[in-house]
Amino acid sequence: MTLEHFPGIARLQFDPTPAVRSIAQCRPRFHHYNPSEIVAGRSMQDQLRFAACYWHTMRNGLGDPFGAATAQTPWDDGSASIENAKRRADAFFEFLTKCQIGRWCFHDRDLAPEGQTIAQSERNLDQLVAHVAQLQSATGHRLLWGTANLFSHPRYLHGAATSPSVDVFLQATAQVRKALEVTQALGGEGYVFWGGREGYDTLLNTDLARERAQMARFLHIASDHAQSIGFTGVLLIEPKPHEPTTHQYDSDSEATLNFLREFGLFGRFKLNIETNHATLAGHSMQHELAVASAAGSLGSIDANMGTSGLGWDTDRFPTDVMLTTEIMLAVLNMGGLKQGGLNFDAKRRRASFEPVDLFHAHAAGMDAFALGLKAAARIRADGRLHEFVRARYESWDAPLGQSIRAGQLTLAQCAHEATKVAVVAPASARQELLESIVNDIVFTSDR
Ligand code: XUL
Ligand code: CO
Repeated sequence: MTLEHFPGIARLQFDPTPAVRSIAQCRPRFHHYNPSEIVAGRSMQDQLRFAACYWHTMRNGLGDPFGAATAQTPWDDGSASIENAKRRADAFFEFLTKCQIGRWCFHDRDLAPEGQTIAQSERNLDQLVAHVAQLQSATGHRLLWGTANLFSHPRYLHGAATSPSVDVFLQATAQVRKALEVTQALGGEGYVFWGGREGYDTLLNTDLARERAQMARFLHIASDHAQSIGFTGVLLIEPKPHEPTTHQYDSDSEATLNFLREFGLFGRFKLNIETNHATLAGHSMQHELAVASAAGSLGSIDANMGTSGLGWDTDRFPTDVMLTTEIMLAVLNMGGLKQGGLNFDAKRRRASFEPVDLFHAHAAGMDAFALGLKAAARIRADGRLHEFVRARYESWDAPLGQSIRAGQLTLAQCAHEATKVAVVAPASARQELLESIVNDIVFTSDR
């Protein structure tokens, strides 16, 4: 890593002084993210466990269905050579260091070019893995998770594990076996399964029952393999309802947890929840996190956000502080991210094409999460929400409520108890008051 791929950009520092008035003079820095500052008992960097993703940061030229790539990437000659792939990795690790992002995530094919054969693809990947292993030890950055790209190559046009062709299923197993092994070699804390084409475009040509069973078989043998090689990272499934498919089988947290239970996979996988996927599913991020967390299955987070009213996975950087507050509240409530992290699965807008925009974009997301973390910690310290929810269910903690919860009363016995209740007096849920309390805490700093 001798060359400076981002000349003129200094390591970002925490600098809370007010921004200079001229946007042209703004240098990337953190206004709120102060890595060593203790919030809720831990340093911000340990609470937030930021990761940057290789696919958007290094491999997304910012093209869209209507126009060509715009991103300026002077380190990339556009070739599929190993040299170019290594130079890209150098640029990425320089970016991580300058942006103070401790972790990263990748797909096998982001990192190294696919070859003509499985063996050639594996040799290419091995060369890049050796290179990034050196970069990891030189910089101290760690791999949050790895994954296999089972959706870009034309062979996966009908799906990978759910393909109607067993040959395609086999190709996918070869790719996942290798991706799991290199993730382990790089010390990955997790491994993600995102089934980009594991769904259908039309039911006219689809045997849904068969495809779901194939997907379950795939996850069984993949998790068996992870176990057999002694992989200690967490296995994650990333739900998404659609795009590119019309329907993806692991469409949201509830559907995915149900899928895992139906096929005897519950407990082997946790969920990697992505904000924009929640939006596409018609849910809030808060809902997806609450469902995963309630099942003890919230593993990690892909941090981004969508654009309301747009039916696309726009993967914007998460700059909405109410959103980051809700996310961090869910995270603090479950006792921290553990082996998971906040992976910026996010891309700049097509018109933010300069290398410096990569820094501005990540810093904006990191600052929004720093604010969200502090606000979530204040909400917990304030205690009013927690106390309100506790009091709302109080009757269930009295002896009768406890016996019902413990399964000690039949329906007839419950009905008999009902006759003893003189007046049923519902209490107000006070939603608007609670929303106002949250606003007050979030937008009034250090209260
Ligand atoms: C796609 C998506 C993926 C996964 C990894 O919407 O989120 O990038 O995070 O395959
Ligand atoms: Co994602």
